[in-house]
Amino acid sequence: MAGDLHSRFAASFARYAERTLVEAAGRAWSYAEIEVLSARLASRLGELGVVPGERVLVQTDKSVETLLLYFAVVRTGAIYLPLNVDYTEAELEYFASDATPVLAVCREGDEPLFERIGKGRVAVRTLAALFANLPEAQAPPAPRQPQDIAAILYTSGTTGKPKGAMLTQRNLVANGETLIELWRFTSEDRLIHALPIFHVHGLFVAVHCVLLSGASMVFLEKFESGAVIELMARSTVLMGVPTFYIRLLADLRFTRKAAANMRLFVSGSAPLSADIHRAFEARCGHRVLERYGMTETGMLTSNPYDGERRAGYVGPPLPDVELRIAEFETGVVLAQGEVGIVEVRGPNIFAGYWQMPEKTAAEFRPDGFFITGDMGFIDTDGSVQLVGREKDLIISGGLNVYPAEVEALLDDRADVAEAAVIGVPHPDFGEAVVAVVQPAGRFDADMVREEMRRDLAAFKVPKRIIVLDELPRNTMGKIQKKLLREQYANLFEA
Ligand code: MLC
Ligand code: AMP
Repeated sequence: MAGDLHSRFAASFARYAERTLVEAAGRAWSYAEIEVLSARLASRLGELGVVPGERVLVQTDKSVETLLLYFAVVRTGAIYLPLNVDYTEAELEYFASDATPVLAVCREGDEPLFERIGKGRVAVRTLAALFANLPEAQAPPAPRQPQDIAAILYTSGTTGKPKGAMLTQRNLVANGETLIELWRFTSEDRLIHALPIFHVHGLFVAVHCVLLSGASMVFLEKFESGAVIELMARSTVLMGVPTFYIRLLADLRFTRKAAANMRLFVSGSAPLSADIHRAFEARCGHRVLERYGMTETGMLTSNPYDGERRAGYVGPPLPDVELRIAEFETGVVLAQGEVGIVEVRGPNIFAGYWQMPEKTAAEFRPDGFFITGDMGFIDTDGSVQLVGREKDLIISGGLNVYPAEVEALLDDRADVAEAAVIGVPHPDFGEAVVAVVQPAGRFDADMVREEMRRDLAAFKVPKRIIVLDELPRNTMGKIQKKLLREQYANLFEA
């Protein structure tokens, strides 16, 4: 089988031509229709200078048109660069200047913003403008090699600016093919697609599993438990973050009967608590299949389809992934059962960070293993348990927030002497962002949150700001975050 994404997509477009690929807002699109529309859209992209290797930056709402744009970009051989719709101008400016796209596709009304941050060097279009009078001609697919970059997805870091993870054609094909086999996807499947399509989870894991297996999916603009439960009667698979499962359990309409037609519930992007895992099975009779992945790596481990899906475990590594546990500082590989940093190697591991060779080198061992920053151990049965993170990262509702970024914004303010940003348990989001602030003079927490909203995506803005006269420090003067986490552990008690 060819090693590039478009060839794999094309094989499915041909084989499942008359079948439905996607349904949204009461309309269905067949594989053949999607192929033709994306090929015509690729012609339009060609008119705008989109050629192999160039970046196309995309900040649009979830829709079939956005999906078509992804397929069209893949067809042109250009690099797809999707962005969270929640990002603010300050955040977008960085992505645009770092990635230097030839084209930015944005929402209606955002054209002036993108013109501004593109500094006149970027073509700016809305989806409506791209699709207006679509050329009849279907652009020929650009030949691509397995090592060519197909997408760049930005991830933040403990220090410094966000890094663009470069995912190759081979990365995406390999992971997709592994997953359809492991999770037994067939053309009889129908996936409830309620995730955003600007992350690895909703875009690559969900869409590729469907497309490579000839299955179909229903696009929901966002997760809403009622709509998801209603769709279960004529669907077979749901993929979600733990918050989806927490919200389903909170909805009394979610019953064994409601889930009777479903064959698989997959959870990932954040830890699914063992309690939720058990409560879910008790409610509907299905054991959630938890898997573990990262933007840089795609999926790494998965609980088995057959066999025990262990609560609190993310399962053994995927068949083509090598996974080991090492000592963080030295890289010395640890014995089975010992807790250390998770390191991985395989065809799904990214090609590095866009224009950051030093940062890339720092995150790989000399023998090619990528250092994930997650802490865990391997159990006697080969299953991995994650026990924490070496990186100072909060995962809220499946979205990553790096405290350093939020702290920097607070520390810059005249009314803040110093701030510590921590993650605390939250009944809905798993973890919630909380800021503990030592003010400098008059301080109005509500106003500060409102002002932060201008520079930060909503999910990064602290759900609560706690004011202390003095932040707890150790003898070296370093803020004791661990102490703060313990102190505020019950802040959002359900
Ligand atoms: C929204 N808000 C969040 C939030 N999502 N706050 C914290 N954490 C989140 N995840 C904000 C909203 O903007 C709003 O702010 C307020 O919180 C209440 O929002 P809501 O209506 O409850 O949120 P909702 O729109 O229902 O979204 C919640 C969610 C969504 C969990 C459904 O965040 C989601 O779909 N998350 C999935 C993210 C994902 O796909 N992750 C995969 C990354 S890939 P305000 O200010 O307006 O009140 C990856 C690799 C891997 O990690 O392994 O998969
Ligand atoms: P991202 O940068 O958004 O790709 O987030 C990747 C991080 O999400 C990983 O490094 C893990 O810390 C976390 N993650 C993903 N899946 C799981 C899971 N099943 N359990 C615990 N953490 C997870």
